[in-house]
Amino acid sequence: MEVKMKNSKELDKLIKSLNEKQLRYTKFDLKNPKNGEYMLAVFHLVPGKSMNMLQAACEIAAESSTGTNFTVLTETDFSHEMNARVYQIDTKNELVWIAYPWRLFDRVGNVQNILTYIIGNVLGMKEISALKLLDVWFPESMIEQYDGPSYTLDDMKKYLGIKNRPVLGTIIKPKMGLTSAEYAEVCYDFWVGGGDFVKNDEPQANQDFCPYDKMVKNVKEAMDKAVKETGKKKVHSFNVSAADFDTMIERCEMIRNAGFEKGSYAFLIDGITAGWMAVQTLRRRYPDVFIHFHRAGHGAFTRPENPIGCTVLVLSKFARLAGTSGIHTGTAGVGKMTGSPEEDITAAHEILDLVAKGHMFEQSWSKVPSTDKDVLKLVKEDSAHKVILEKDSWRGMKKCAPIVSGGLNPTLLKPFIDLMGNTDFITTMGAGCHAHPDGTRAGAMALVQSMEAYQKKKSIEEYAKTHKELKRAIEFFTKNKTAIQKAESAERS
Ligand code: CAP
Ligand code: MG
Ligand code: MG
Repeated sequence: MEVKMKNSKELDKLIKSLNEKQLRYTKFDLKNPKNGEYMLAVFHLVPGKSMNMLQAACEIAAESSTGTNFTVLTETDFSHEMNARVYQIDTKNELVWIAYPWRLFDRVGNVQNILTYIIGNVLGMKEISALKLLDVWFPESMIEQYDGPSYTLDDMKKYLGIKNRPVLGTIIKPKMGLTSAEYAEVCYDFWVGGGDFVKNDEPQANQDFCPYDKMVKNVKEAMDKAVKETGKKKVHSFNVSAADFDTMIERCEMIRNAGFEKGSYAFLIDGITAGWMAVQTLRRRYPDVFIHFHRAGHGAFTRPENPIGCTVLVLSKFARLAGTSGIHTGTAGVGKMTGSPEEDITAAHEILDLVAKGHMFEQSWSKVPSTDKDVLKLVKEDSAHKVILEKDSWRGMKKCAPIVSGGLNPTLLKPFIDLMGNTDFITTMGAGCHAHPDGTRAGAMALVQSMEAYQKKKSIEEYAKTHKELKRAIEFFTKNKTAIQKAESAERS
């Protein structure tokens, strides 16, 4: 949706209100913002008391590129070239479009650097009372500079021998407090129940009651046992977040030297609290490992009711640019966390496809200049990237997988798939598995059965007639709704 300012009289009046410095951060005559020189950003912006919307937008453009609150005598013609420019404004919807010369950014494909500009100081400025980064657009020439994902969901599904269904996962619960042996027991129960993928929870680290080296060793034993008994491959996503990079790498190396088969482990990183440098370090050091971005803390930026921050879509697009293999994108309101289809499903499709519609922009993740019509046509046709990536992987940025978690249980899998429209994701159900009245193994079986019901186009109620674990899950999760679920169903009725 690119809304042009209807009333140019109002725009003229706003432009007349600008001081000389603010004027230098506008470019309303920018003919083609998508000319390859600019990263584009759209913000929802409500000015503070002291300014009108365009004045505030220019202050934001200044502080998020080359400027500060005064013109400084050290500015040069070239530094002005690097100014971000307000190029479109929609006062009715409180939207501003800002073009960033992407040569502003650190040349080594550094995502942290971009975010320091566009959702850094500006979120704390007095000139705004609301500032939310809704969407960003990267030109193909810029995409070339960034790593993008290396080991993807396609590689994981190939390793697991999975086709046309999500990767079925869990998070070990209780979130914390199990010894390493107890932790591994729960992994084993989930895997022999038919589950594919187990992740550490986001705070799992080297707690004295569950030392990291013992946890790794015990998980390996549990995995070997489960693989032997089921004849199926399994994956464990280890949280490698740590106090410093050396310790993070030490944990990665400990896992890699514990005898795990390539593809049977992923590295989980608390991307918000551990930071983007950790995410990109993992991507660059371990291109053959699934890099799993847990987004604990993102709510401070992305909750719909927060006037200041960025959207789930923006967070997810930068995760793909940074080379994340999969990031939590939310359950579109089906689970326990806030979120909506508009937000979570848009983000999920954006990081999966080669050409995807965001909130404001259509993003092509192909690195081919948009003048190369035949390839772009191919890109549009081939959203599953088969042709492009197998032949010329440089031509497109690989997919980043939505990881869908947070309050899901076997009765909510189909409702989520119906919203998502495909099964190209990983789902991880914690309580949804371990709260099952007959325990973890039954919880895993119920999850597998709910997937089988979906594949057989049967309702879970129908399928539960011949699958007792699913039957017990339906009874339990429909009867024992959480307070939130009760409130939500009351709202709906
Ligand atoms: C889910 C979870 C995940 C959240 C993250 C938790 O547990 O392990 O961290 O899902 O939310 O700690 O709550 P349950 P999101 O399955 O028991 O809810 O995926 O939205 O980032
Ligand atoms: Mg500064
Ligand atoms: Mg968790």
